[in-house]
Amino acid sequence: MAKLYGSLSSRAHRTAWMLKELGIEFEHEPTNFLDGSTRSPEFLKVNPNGRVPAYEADGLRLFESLAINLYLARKHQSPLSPASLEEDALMTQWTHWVMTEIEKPLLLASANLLLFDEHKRSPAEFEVALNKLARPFAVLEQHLSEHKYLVGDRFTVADLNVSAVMTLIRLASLDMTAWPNVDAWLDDCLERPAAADWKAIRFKIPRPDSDLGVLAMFV
Ligand SMILES: N[C@@H](CCC(=O)N[C@@H](CS)C(=O)NCC(=O)O)C(=O)O
Repeated sequence: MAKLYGSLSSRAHRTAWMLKELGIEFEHEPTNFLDGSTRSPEFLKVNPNGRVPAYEADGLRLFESLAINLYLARKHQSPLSPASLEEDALMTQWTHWVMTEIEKPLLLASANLLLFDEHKRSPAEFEVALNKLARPFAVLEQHLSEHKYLVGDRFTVADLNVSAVMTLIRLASLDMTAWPNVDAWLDDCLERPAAADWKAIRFKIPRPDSDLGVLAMFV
């Protein structure tokens, strides 16, 4: 049976979402860095980076959440899968785009919003991150003003990968009024039943007395 390593409060929720969309049964190992299990010799054999998620099936071991999702889309035919080489290229494009244009500044912006200790927040860092996000957000806004989804007018692994990274927008309650199409599309994606795990992360975050909530996103 397929095996997914990683607490669902981590980026492993991205791959759990994909597996659930595809109806693939999997064994779940909630590996996480808080209890040291990402550094155990056994887990380092699965992912020498000591990070989650990692995925194992059919004698193949993979790391990198969004690469695992692309692999699953290609291997298990479904409406989420590429129907042609061109669709495959576009799904890869959007996946690389969210990793390189969005993830890092969004993590920075969100972390700043989620820190309850005001002394640890950096308004300057938040502004820089938001400025970096403005360009890719505008690109997505424009695309979604003409299309319901990213590729092929149906929900695909491209929407899943991009919106899974953007759960941070909801977790940090980032103001999206400047990007209404992105906002509506994000709701559409994140309300899918198979996506439900990310919502559990939200409940771990509000702890006004500490910054542990921010950590919860990464375990
Ligand atoms: N680019 C990787 C990032 C993986 C990653 O950083 N995972 C975090 C949890 S969300 C982790 O395992 N952190 C533990 C550590 O860095 O030791 C992916 O998307 O899979």
